[in-house]
Amino acid sequence: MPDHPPAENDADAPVGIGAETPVGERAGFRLAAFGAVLIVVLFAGYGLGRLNNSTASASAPPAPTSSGAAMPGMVMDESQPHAHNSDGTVSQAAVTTPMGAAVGGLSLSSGGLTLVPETTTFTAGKAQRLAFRVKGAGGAPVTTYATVHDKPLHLVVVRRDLTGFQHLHPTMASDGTWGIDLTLAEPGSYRMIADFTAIVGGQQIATTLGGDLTVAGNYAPQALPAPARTDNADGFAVSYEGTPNTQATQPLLMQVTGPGGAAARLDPYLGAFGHLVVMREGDLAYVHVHPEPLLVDGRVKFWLTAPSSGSYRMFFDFQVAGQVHTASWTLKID
Ligand SMILES: [Cu+2]
Repeated sequence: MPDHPPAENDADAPVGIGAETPVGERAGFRLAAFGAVLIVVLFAGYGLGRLNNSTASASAPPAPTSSGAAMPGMVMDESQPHAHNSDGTVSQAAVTTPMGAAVGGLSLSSGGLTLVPETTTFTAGKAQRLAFRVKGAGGAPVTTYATVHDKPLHLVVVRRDLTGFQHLHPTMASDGTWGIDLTLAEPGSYRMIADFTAIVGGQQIATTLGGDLTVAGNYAPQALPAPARTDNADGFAVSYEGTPNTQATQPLLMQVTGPGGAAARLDPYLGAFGHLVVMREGDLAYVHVHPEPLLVDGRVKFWLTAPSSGSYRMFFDFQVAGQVHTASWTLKID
Protein backbone atom coordinates (compact mmCIF):
# COMPACT_ATOMS: atom_id res chain seq x y z
CA MET A 1 0.00 0.00 0.00
CA PRO A 2 1.11 3.56 -0.40
CA ASP A 3 2.85 5.22 2.50
CA HIS A 4 0.39 7.96 2.30
CA PRO A 5 -3.28 7.28 2.91
CA PRO A 6 -5.85 8.47 0.41
CA ALA A 7 -6.70 12.11 0.25
CA GLU A 8 -10.22 11.47 1.39
CA ASN A 9 -8.98 10.56 4.80
CA ASP A 10 -6.11 12.95 5.01
CA ALA A 11 -8.42 15.88 5.26
CA ASP A 12 -9.60 14.67 8.59
CA ALA A 13 -6.66 12.68 9.74
CA PRO A 14 -5.26 14.63 12.64
CA VAL A 15 -8.43 14.95 14.57
CA GLY A 16 -9.91 12.71 17.16
CA ILE A 17 -12.90 10.64 17.90
CA GLY A 18 -12.52 10.09 21.54
CA ALA A 19 -8.99 9.11 21.11
CA GLU A 20 -7.03 9.40 18.05
CA THR A 21 -3.38 9.32 17.46
CA PRO A 22 -2.40 7.61 14.30
CA VAL A 23 -0.31 4.61 15.12
CA GLY A 24 3.00 4.08 13.52
CA GLU A 25 5.13 6.16 11.26
CA ARG A 26 2.18 7.51 9.36
CA ALA A 27 1.38 9.60 12.37
CA GLY A 28 4.50 11.60 12.10
CA PHE A 29 4.17 11.83 8.38
CA ARG A 30 0.65 13.09 8.51
CA LEU A 31 1.22 15.57 11.26
CA ALA A 32 4.25 16.92 9.51
CA ALA A 33 2.37 17.09 6.25
CA PHE A 34 -0.27 19.21 7.82
CA GLY A 35 2.07 21.39 9.73
CA ALA A 36 -0.68 21.44 12.26
CA VAL A 37 0.01 22.25 15.82
CA LEU A 38 -1.66 19.53 17.74
CA ILE A 39 -1.74 18.69 21.32
CA VAL A 40 -1.54 14.98 21.55
CA VAL A 41 -2.06 13.34 24.84
CA LEU A 42 -2.19 9.67 25.54
CA PHE A 43 -4.91 8.48 27.75
CA ALA A 44 -3.90 7.79 31.28
CA GLY A 45 -5.20 4.26 31.01
CA TYR A 46 -6.15 2.70 34.26
CA GLY A 47 -5.38 5.91 36.04
CA LEU A 48 -8.52 7.41 34.57
CA GLY A 49 -10.41 6.72 37.75
CA ARG A 50 -9.15 9.90 39.28
CA LEU A 51 -10.82 11.89 36.54
CA ASN A 52 -14.24 10.67 37.42
CA ASN A 53 -15.01 13.93 39.11
CA SER A 54 -17.57 15.25 36.71
CA THR A 55 -16.49 18.86 36.80
CA ALA A 56 -12.97 17.92 35.97
CA SER A 57 -13.92 15.59 33.17
CA ALA A 58 -16.79 17.53 31.66
CA SER A 59 -14.61 19.71 29.53
CA ALA A 60 -11.26 18.03 29.43
CA PRO A 61 -10.01 14.73 28.17
CA PRO A 62 -8.13 12.50 30.56
CA ALA A 63 -4.83 13.75 31.85
CA PRO A 64 -1.80 13.08 29.74
CA THR A 65 0.81 10.66 30.88
CA SER A 66 3.02 11.05 27.88
CA SER A 67 3.00 12.89 24.63
CA GLY A 68 3.63 12.29 21.02
CA ALA A 69 2.43 9.72 18.59
CA ALA A 70 2.63 6.04 19.26
CA MET A 71 5.81 4.24 18.46
CA PRO A 72 6.00 2.56 15.09
CA GLY A 73 4.79 -0.98 15.38
CA MET A 74 3.10 -0.29 18.65
CA VAL A 75 0.27 -2.69 19.32
CA MET A 76 -2.96 -1.17 20.44
CA ASP A 77 -4.22 -1.98 23.86
CA GLU A 78 -7.80 -2.77 23.02
CA SER A 79 -8.79 -2.49 26.66
CA GLN A 80 -8.22 1.23 26.53
CA PRO A 81 -10.59 3.79 25.10
CA HIS A 82 -9.79 4.40 21.47
CA ALA A 83 -11.24 4.88 18.06
CA HIS A 84 -11.08 2.77 14.96
CA ASN A 85 -10.37 5.27 12.25
CA SER A 86 -11.19 5.09 8.64
CA ASP A 87 -7.75 5.69 7.37
CA GLY A 88 -5.62 2.84 8.50
CA THR A 89 -5.18 4.06 12.01
CA VAL A 90 -6.44 2.96 15.35
CA SER A 91 -5.79 5.51 17.95
CA GLN A 92 -5.76 5.87 21.62
CA ALA A 93 -4.98 9.47 22.28
CA ALA A 94 -7.16 12.49 22.68
CA VAL A 95 -6.51 15.18 20.14
CA THR A 96 -8.28 18.46 20.44
CA THR A 97 -8.45 20.58 17.36
CA PRO A 98 -10.99 22.95 15.87
CA MET A 99 -11.84 20.28 13.31
CA GLY A 100 -14.26 17.44 13.56
CA ALA A 101 -13.25 13.83 13.84
CA ALA A 102 -12.28 11.52 11.01
CA VAL A 103 -14.98 9.31 9.57
CA GLY A 104 -14.90 6.08 7.60
CA GLY A 105 -17.05 3.69 5.65
CA LEU A 106 -17.70 6.09 2.78
CA SER A 107 -15.70 4.26 0.15
CA LEU A 108 -15.20 0.80 -1.28
CA SER A 109 -11.46 1.38 -1.13
CA SER A 110 -9.05 2.90 1.34
CA GLY A 111 -5.48 2.34 2.43
CA GLY A 112 -4.76 0.26 -0.67
CA LEU A 113 -7.56 -2.19 0.14
CA THR A 114 -10.81 -2.67 -1.77
CA LEU A 115 -14.06 -4.23 -0.65
CA VAL A 116 -15.40 -6.65 -3.27
CA PRO A 117 -18.89 -8.02 -2.52
CA GLU A 118 -20.03 -11.07 -4.50
CA THR A 119 -23.68 -10.08 -4.48
CA THR A 120 -25.30 -6.82 -3.56
CA THR A 121 -28.98 -7.54 -4.25
CA PHE A 122 -31.15 -9.10 -1.58
CA THR A 123 -34.76 -10.17 -1.19
CA ALA A 124 -36.70 -8.48 1.58
CA GLY A 125 -37.15 -10.56 4.70
CA LYS A 126 -35.21 -13.56 3.43
CA ALA A 127 -31.95 -14.86 4.86
CA GLN A 128 -29.35 -14.76 2.13
CA ARG A 129 -25.62 -15.26 2.03
CA LEU A 130 -23.56 -12.08 2.03
CA ALA A 131 -20.09 -12.87 0.72
CA PHE A 132 -17.24 -10.49 0.07
CA ARG A 133 -13.50 -10.23 -0.11
CA VAL A 134 -10.98 -7.55 0.66
CA LYS A 135 -8.45 -7.20 -2.13
CA GLY A 136 -5.01 -5.73 -1.80
CA ALA A 137 -3.13 -3.55 -4.23
CA GLY A 138 -2.18 -6.49 -6.47
CA GLY A 139 -5.74 -7.81 -6.59
CA ALA A 140 -5.11 -10.76 -4.31
CA PRO A 141 -7.59 -11.21 -1.46
CA VAL A 142 -6.31 -10.49 2.00
CA THR A 143 -6.39 -13.58 4.17
CA THR A 144 -4.69 -12.40 7.36
CA TYR A 145 -6.37 -10.12 9.85
CA ALA A 146 -5.62 -8.96 13.36
CA THR A 147 -8.17 -9.77 16.01
CA VAL A 148 -9.63 -6.54 17.28
CA HIS A 149 -12.24 -6.65 20.00
CA ASP A 150 -12.33 -10.43 19.84
CA LYS A 151 -13.09 -10.55 16.11
CA PRO A 152 -11.03 -10.31 12.91
CA LEU A 153 -13.76 -8.31 11.18
CA HIS A 154 -16.78 -6.36 12.35
CA LEU A 155 -19.60 -5.78 9.91
CA VAL A 156 -22.25 -3.13 10.34
CA VAL A 157 -25.29 -3.12 8.09
CA VAL A 158 -27.86 -0.35 8.14
CA ARG A 159 -30.47 0.99 5.77
CA ARG A 160 -29.82 4.42 4.29
CA ASP A 161 -32.46 5.97 6.53
CA LEU A 162 -30.50 4.61 9.53
CA THR A 163 -33.05 1.95 10.42
CA GLY A 164 -32.38 -1.78 10.65
CA PHE A 165 -28.94 -1.54 12.27
CA GLN A 166 -27.08 -4.84 12.56
CA HIS A 167 -23.59 -5.54 13.95
CA LEU A 168 -22.41 -8.88 12.63
CA HIS A 169 -19.31 -11.05 12.60
CA PRO A 170 -18.79 -12.94 9.35
CA THR A 171 -16.38 -15.83 9.14
CA MET A 172 -13.61 -16.14 6.60
CA ALA A 173 -12.81 -19.08 4.35
CA SER A 174 -9.14 -19.85 3.73
CA ASP A 175 -9.28 -18.11 0.34
CA GLY A 176 -10.18 -14.84 2.02
CA THR A 177 -13.91 -14.92 1.29
CA TRP A 178 -15.97 -13.60 4.18
CA GLY A 179 -19.52 -14.83 4.56
CA ILE A 180 -22.54 -14.55 6.77
CA ASP A 181 -26.28 -15.13 6.47
CA LEU A 182 -27.94 -11.76 6.29
CA THR A 183 -31.59 -10.84 6.41
CA LEU A 184 -32.59 -7.39 5.24
CA ALA A 185 -36.12 -7.00 6.48
CA GLU A 186 -37.44 -4.20 4.31
CA PRO A 187 -36.88 -2.88 0.80
CA GLY A 188 -34.44 -0.04 0.33
CA SER A 189 -30.82 0.83 -0.08
CA TYR A 190 -28.51 -0.41 2.64
CA ARG A 191 -24.92 0.21 3.57
CA MET A 192 -22.50 -2.57 4.53
CA ILE A 193 -19.49 -1.36 6.48
CA ALA A 194 -16.54 -3.67 7.14
CA ASP A 195 -14.30 -2.61 10.02
CA PHE A 196 -11.06 -4.57 10.29
CA THR A 197 -7.29 -4.57 10.58
CA ALA A 198 -5.70 -6.39 7.66
CA ILE A 199 -2.16 -7.68 7.87
CA VAL A 200 -0.44 -7.15 4.55
CA GLY A 201 3.26 -7.73 4.14
CA GLY A 202 3.68 -7.73 7.89
CA GLN A 203 2.06 -4.34 8.18
CA GLN A 204 -1.22 -3.71 9.96
CA ILE A 205 -3.77 -1.71 8.01
CA ALA A 206 -6.79 -0.72 10.07
CA THR A 207 -9.56 0.56 7.88
CA THR A 208 -13.28 0.76 7.35
CA LEU A 209 -14.71 0.09 3.91
CA GLY A 210 -18.30 0.56 2.84
CA GLY A 211 -20.53 -0.53 -0.01
CA ASP A 212 -24.19 -0.48 -0.99
CA LEU A 213 -26.67 -3.35 -0.82
CA THR A 214 -30.10 -3.10 -2.37
CA VAL A 215 -33.43 -4.72 -1.62
CA ALA A 216 -36.00 -4.29 -4.36
CA GLY A 217 -39.51 -3.32 -3.42
CA ASN A 218 -41.54 -0.45 -2.19
CA TYR A 219 -39.14 1.60 -0.13
CA ALA A 220 -40.78 3.67 2.58
CA PRO A 221 -37.96 5.70 4.11
CA GLN A 222 -38.42 6.67 7.74
CA ALA A 223 -37.57 10.06 9.11
CA LEU A 224 -34.87 10.11 11.76
CA PRO A 225 -36.49 10.06 15.20
CA ALA A 226 -36.28 13.29 17.16
CA PRO A 227 -33.15 13.77 19.27
CA ALA A 228 -33.53 12.04 22.63
CA ARG A 229 -31.41 10.88 25.53
CA THR A 230 -33.35 7.77 26.43
CA ASP A 231 -34.21 4.63 24.54
CA ASN A 232 -35.83 1.34 25.36
CA ALA A 233 -33.79 -1.62 24.18
CA ASP A 234 -35.56 -4.96 24.73
CA GLY A 235 -36.97 -3.72 28.04
CA PHE A 236 -33.80 -1.95 29.20
CA ALA A 237 -34.01 1.79 29.65
CA VAL A 238 -30.80 3.22 28.25
CA SER A 239 -29.90 6.86 28.65
CA TYR A 240 -26.82 8.94 28.10
CA GLU A 241 -25.26 12.10 29.41
CA GLY A 242 -22.80 14.29 27.60
CA THR A 243 -22.96 16.69 24.71
CA PRO A 244 -20.62 15.98 21.82
CA ASN A 245 -19.34 18.84 19.71
CA THR A 246 -16.86 19.32 16.90
CA GLN A 247 -14.40 21.38 18.92
CA ALA A 248 -13.25 19.01 21.61
CA THR A 249 -13.43 15.45 22.81
CA GLN A 250 -16.33 15.13 25.20
CA PRO A 251 -17.33 12.37 27.61
CA LEU A 252 -20.46 10.35 26.95
CA LEU A 253 -21.84 8.26 29.80
CA MET A 254 -24.30 5.49 29.05
CA GLN A 255 -26.55 4.15 31.80
CA VAL A 256 -28.49 0.90 31.45
CA THR A 257 -31.43 0.28 33.77
CA GLY A 258 -33.12 -3.11 33.96
CA PRO A 259 -36.85 -3.75 33.73
CA GLY A 260 -37.11 -3.70 37.53
CA GLY A 261 -35.65 -0.20 37.75
CA ALA A 262 -32.24 -1.20 39.06
CA ALA A 263 -28.99 -0.65 37.20
CA ALA A 264 -28.40 -3.58 34.86
CA ARG A 265 -25.32 -5.70 35.44
CA LEU A 266 -23.33 -5.27 32.26
CA ASP A 267 -21.12 -8.03 30.93
CA PRO A 268 -18.10 -7.29 28.81
CA TYR A 269 -19.00 -7.80 25.17
CA LEU A 270 -16.24 -8.20 22.60
CA GLY A 271 -13.63 -6.97 25.02
CA ALA A 272 -15.44 -3.86 26.27
CA PHE A 273 -18.47 -2.85 28.30
CA GLY A 274 -20.00 -1.36 25.22
CA HIS A 275 -19.49 -0.41 21.62
CA LEU A 276 -20.63 2.84 20.14
CA VAL A 277 -21.20 3.32 16.43
CA VAL A 278 -22.11 6.82 15.33
CA MET A 279 -23.41 7.36 11.80
CA ARG A 280 -24.16 10.61 10.05
CA GLU A 281 -27.49 11.21 8.34
CA GLY A 282 -27.04 11.99 4.67
CA ASP A 283 -23.91 9.99 3.89
CA LEU A 284 -23.70 7.30 6.60
CA ALA A 285 -20.19 8.38 7.58
CA TYR A 286 -19.11 5.94 10.26
CA VAL A 287 -17.35 6.36 13.57
CA HIS A 288 -16.70 3.53 16.02
CA VAL A 289 -15.56 4.18 19.57
CA HIS A 290 -14.79 2.05 22.57
CA PRO A 291 -15.14 3.01 26.20
CA GLU A 292 -12.86 3.26 29.15
CA PRO A 293 -12.03 -0.20 30.47
CA LEU A 294 -13.81 0.26 33.78
CA LEU A 295 -17.35 1.35 34.46
CA VAL A 296 -17.71 4.83 35.94
CA ASP A 297 -20.40 4.81 38.65
CA GLY A 298 -21.94 1.87 36.84
CA ARG A 299 -21.97 3.72 33.55
CA VAL A 300 -20.09 3.10 30.33
CA LYS A 301 -17.87 6.04 29.53
CA PHE A 302 -16.88 6.96 25.98
CA TRP A 303 -15.02 9.95 24.60
CA LEU A 304 -16.30 11.42 21.37
CA THR A 305 -15.59 14.29 19.04
CA ALA A 306 -18.36 14.96 16.54
CA PRO A 307 -17.11 14.87 12.93
CA SER A 308 -19.21 17.85 11.82
CA SER A 309 -22.49 19.58 12.36
CA GLY A 310 -25.48 17.55 11.28
CA SER A 311 -27.73 14.80 12.49
CA TYR A 312 -26.40 11.46 13.65
CA ARG A 313 -27.74 8.17 14.87
CA MET A 314 -25.79 6.61 17.74
CA PHE A 315 -25.96 2.83 18.24
CA PHE A 316 -24.78 1.47 21.59
CA ASP A 317 -24.27 -2.29 21.89
CA PHE A 318 -24.19 -3.72 25.39
CA GLN A 319 -24.56 -7.15 26.93
CA VAL A 320 -26.60 -8.31 29.92
CA ALA A 321 -26.85 -11.96 30.98
CA GLY A 322 -25.27 -13.18 27.79
CA GLN A 323 -27.62 -11.27 25.50
CA VAL A 324 -26.52 -8.37 23.32
CA HIS A 325 -28.87 -5.41 23.01
CA THR A 326 -28.63 -2.21 21.03
CA ALA A 327 -29.90 1.17 22.15
CA SER A 328 -30.01 4.03 19.68
CA TRP A 329 -30.53 7.75 19.81
CA THR A 330 -30.61 10.62 17.39
CA LEU A 331 -28.02 13.30 18.07
CA LYS A 332 -28.04 16.73 16.51
CA ILE A 333 -24.80 18.69 16.32
CA ASP A 334 -25.06 22.41 15.65
CU1 LIG B 1 -18.16 -6.36 16.05
